[in-house]
Amino acid sequence: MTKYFNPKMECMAKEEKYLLQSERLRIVVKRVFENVKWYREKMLNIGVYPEDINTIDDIEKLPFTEKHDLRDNYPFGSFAVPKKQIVRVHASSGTTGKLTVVGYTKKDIEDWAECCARGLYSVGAGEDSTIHIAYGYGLFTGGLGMHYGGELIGATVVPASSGNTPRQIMLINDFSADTLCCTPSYAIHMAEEALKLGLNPKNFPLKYGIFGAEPWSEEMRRQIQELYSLKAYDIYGLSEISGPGVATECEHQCGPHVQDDFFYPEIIDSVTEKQVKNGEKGELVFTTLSKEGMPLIRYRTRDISSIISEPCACGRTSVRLSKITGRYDDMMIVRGVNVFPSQIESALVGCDSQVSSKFMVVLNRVNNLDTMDIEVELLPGVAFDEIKSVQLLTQKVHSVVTSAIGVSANIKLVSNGTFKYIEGEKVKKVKDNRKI
Ligand code: DLL
Repeated sequence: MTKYFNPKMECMAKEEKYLLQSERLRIVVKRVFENVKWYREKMLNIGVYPEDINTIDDIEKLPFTEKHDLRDNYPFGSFAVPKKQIVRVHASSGTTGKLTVVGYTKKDIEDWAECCARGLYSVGAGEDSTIHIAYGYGLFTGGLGMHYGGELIGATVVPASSGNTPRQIMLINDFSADTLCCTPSYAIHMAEEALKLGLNPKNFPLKYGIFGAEPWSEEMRRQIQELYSLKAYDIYGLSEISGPGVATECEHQCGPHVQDDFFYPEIIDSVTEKQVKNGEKGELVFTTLSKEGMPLIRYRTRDISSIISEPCACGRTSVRLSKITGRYDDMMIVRGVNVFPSQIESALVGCDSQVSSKFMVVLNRVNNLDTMDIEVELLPGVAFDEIKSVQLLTQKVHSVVTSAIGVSANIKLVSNGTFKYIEGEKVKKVKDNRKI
């Protein structure tokens, strides 16, 4: 037993959890009402006051928070504490060029580390482990989130970050890592690269793989477990709520356990916005129950999942999530990076007097790595033979677009009129050929 198996919280009786969540909800609602102007206005608009919130069941009275609320209050307008109490910021892509910024107090970082530590411990890692982290470090939460969790359980953490696959392979073996944290598609890619180098990933020292940040299937789990001699676990999270570790699978691999003393999950019907029954699919919504820096109430994740409330063989009583099967919006996840078509569009507007903002994204998975091709239409009247240098123009579009979306893409210019947009129909700007 270590303190990162926290039976008091993780195995708490249902009635006790209900009281704890209710108490924490009352506090967090009061906190946002008093400290976040736009949230207070939202509540006043529908005539709900902190006094109306007594138990966790009252959560349905509260208004939702959406990504655009955060964007509209960019960068720091959603913080519930003075800026000097914010010790860290992370950010993820928003639907436009603006990032969605998240601020953490010292306690928020500690709580987040505790969530990641519980997750790492629940798959089997411990103080004797060496944890190789190949999630990106930086504004993305994957690297630093798992890093703090790994240090908290007392493991040896290797902050490899992303990229340079041969070096990753070398480090895992030379440092005898037993735990690998990265995206599931990167785990497959790394195994295939190792095979090309004449190394069998089955002989790697790895025992536990903690994979997330993008959707993956049970088939991918089987494939990874066959490639390596490890057990593959699902970890879910999003920056707005904290980062990785909002929910992590235990050794039974039957859906990530939500750290529901910190985060309260709901599944709603995305059209009626009403809660659905446990087991039914819908949109996953989270309320942070103890965050100080940027608490969020009923944040609509747009992820599609369901709540599993049946007891788990591990003894934890926390609810679990079924595999995320998709999203309700058009966000793409490319090599773990969130990309919205609207970001590409706004980057193209005004990019050059010869290119339009009409485009088509084609996603493929080649050797288990995502590839992104973006075809961009020229403006009407601009013919290829009039362009001084197609190569230079392509490079210009490439640099504007890739710096806006934060992930590299192949740009191809196409003649005006290539895309048939039919009036009144939802324009399809993404062809996702990846089989996940
Ligand atoms: O991806 C945090 C994270 C890092 C989670 C490392 C797990 C491991 P964002 O960049 O804000 O944060 O992206 C959040 O990624 O709304 C989902 O659509 C997707 N996502 C994250 N984990 C999973 C998962 C991080 N296990 C968005 N399965 C979320 C499916 C996932 N989708």
